[in-house]
Amino acid sequence: MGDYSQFVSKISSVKPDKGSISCSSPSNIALVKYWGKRPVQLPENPSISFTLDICKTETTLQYEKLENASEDFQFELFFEGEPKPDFKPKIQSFFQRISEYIPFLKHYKFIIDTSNTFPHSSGIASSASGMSALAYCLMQLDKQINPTITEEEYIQKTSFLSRLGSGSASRSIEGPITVWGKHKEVAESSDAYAIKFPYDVHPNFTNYQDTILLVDKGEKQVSSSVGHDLMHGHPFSSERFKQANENIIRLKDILMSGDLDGFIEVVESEALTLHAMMMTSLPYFVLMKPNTLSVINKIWEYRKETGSKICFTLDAGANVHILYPDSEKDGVMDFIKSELVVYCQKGQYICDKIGLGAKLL
Ligand code: 2P0
Repeated sequence: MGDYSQFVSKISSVKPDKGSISCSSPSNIALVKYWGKRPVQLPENPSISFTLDICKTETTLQYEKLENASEDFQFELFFEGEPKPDFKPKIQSFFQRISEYIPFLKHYKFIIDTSNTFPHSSGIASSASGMSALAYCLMQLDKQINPTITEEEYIQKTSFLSRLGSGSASRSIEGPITVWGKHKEVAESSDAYAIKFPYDVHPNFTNYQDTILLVDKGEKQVSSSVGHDLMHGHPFSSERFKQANENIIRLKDILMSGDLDGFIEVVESEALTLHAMMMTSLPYFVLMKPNTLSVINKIWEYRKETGSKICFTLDAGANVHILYPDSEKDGVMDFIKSELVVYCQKGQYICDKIGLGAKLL
């Protein structure tokens, strides 16, 4: 379980009466994937991701101090301006998990107002951006109550709390590249929170582009939490966790040296391995759609014909993230418009790129 007592806020008698905090936090796309966890929200292997820039959640947290601390958490939730009772249980269990570290939660009534910049149910992971945005707002209040917290402790604790909401959310607080999960060759890495990739990144990866093709916007048949669970007792799990650890070392070297061919190999292999784990679990399931495979084949053809360094990765869904250097932007956009848009639902895609993480609005 680990001792995380450093993240327990001291109860302070000074509490602001009421106010409001707004922040934005982005989604992120894993290059080495997190798939498999143990209690509580700890990863079976380290992961590394690009923080995104455009796809994000904007959250406003209104808080009002109660006369007396209440028995339950008191909060109302609005999504894109409408009450959203469906999301309440997830927030309730998030509050439960973090109350040990944020003891003032029951001293306030909250109104949480949240919206995403990406299309509703686009299949883009909203738990990463949503949970990290809420954690970021709560930490702003924590900072007002406990002003002695240092900037470094503040960032770490925000990622720590985000992780307790959703594992991948821990990687959205900072950017452009973050690592979550302990690895002996990544200095200061931890299972409890994500850190900024602690080495110099080669300029080849500056402003790296991610165009997300919305291949299928339907509800997933299998949630990520069920998918993570299916890694327990999975016939290939221990080899998979070992491979992810090796891929972290490979990717660390690649990011430092600028080896774009190495990048393509690790990133595409990780994406296909993630889906291979889903296809070989019991029960087995397939989240890719025929158009996902058509896009992958087109990308391979384009790379062969042009020598481009474009590659793809996948999240737990059918959408395809197309990653490429900034210098190839014009050519790749022409290719996407002429060859790939036909595979997108309603022709929709999102032009994103790597970004810097959560911020106050
Ligand atoms: C990742 N995914 O590394 C992997 C790859 C999806 C595919 O983390 O149960 O929403 O909230 O910790 O973070 C999605 O799972 O799962 C995910 P929980 P999460 O980005």
